Amino acid sequence: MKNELLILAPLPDFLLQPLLAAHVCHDYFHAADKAALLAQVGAEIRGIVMSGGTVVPVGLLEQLPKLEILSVFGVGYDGVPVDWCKAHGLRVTNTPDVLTEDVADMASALVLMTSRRLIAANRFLQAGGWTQGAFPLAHALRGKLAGIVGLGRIGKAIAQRLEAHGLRIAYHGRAKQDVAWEYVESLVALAEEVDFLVVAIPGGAATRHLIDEEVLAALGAKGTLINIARGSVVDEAALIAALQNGTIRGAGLDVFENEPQVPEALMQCENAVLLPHLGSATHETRAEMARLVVENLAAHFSGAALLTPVC
Ligand code: 8YV
Repeated sequence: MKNELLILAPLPDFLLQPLLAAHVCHDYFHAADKAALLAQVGAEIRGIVMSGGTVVPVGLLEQLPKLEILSVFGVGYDGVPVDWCKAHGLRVTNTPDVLTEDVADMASALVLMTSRRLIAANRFLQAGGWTQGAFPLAHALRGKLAGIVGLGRIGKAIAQRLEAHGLRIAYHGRAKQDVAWEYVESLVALAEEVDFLVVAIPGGAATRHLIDEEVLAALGAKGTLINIARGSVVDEAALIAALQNGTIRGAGLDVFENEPQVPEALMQCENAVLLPHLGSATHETRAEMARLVVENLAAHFSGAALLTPVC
């Protein structure tokens, strides 16, 4: 007998098709009447599939008495109440490692795009500006200092890429690690030192608005903020003010507080490069992420060990 799954996010076909082949899937995300869907199928749901950005409230989980597993199509699981899941014996899986290189590529691309003003230069050329004169000079990367906030798998991959561009690396996190890069215990002190502050820590309550007005002021007029992690880590209102006032030089952002909504005021900032959460958005990586979602569920329902368990 097939197991019943609740789908909490829009999923690509290459993930949905194998899920439909192996399970009975109920599309909660697109359901017009979510309460009616829950009333109809909630009692039989054994698994949930969601994306990295999905938030699943405890109130929803409480309506699924047979729920056993939540499989996240993403490395970030800040939308899952993990402690509650642990306390109720639920398993949680995510998709680590397979997206590390792509997300790190995106961070270094944002460093290049902001420092060399590549998006503005592209607009300049397309608007015919080149025939009228040269594009203004930009800033070099060599010798500059990048501060990585959160030196996990992705943070390390970003540091390696930025070193290849001639930057020096420092980092801040919960603890000093056995690496050659300089550890800075205070986030404000790190922001004061660096030219690029690169956010690579998980989202969630513990890191909400870690990058606030004080950190942005410390980053200062020669500093650029790069965020490929979660929008929640940055106080977006404070960031907009810092970009508008010239408190910081610029920002390169792949993530936002209320995706896919991006504040108009942020879109108007000439000194910001904004991307629609593309970190892991390649055919190759998303295929690997989909495989992990499918195989984790298959492993769970066949009693085998999970491939990438969170808990
Ligand atoms: C994806 C992500 O955008 O891995 C994550 O945590 O945020 C991204 O890779 C998302 O999960 C894909 O749906």
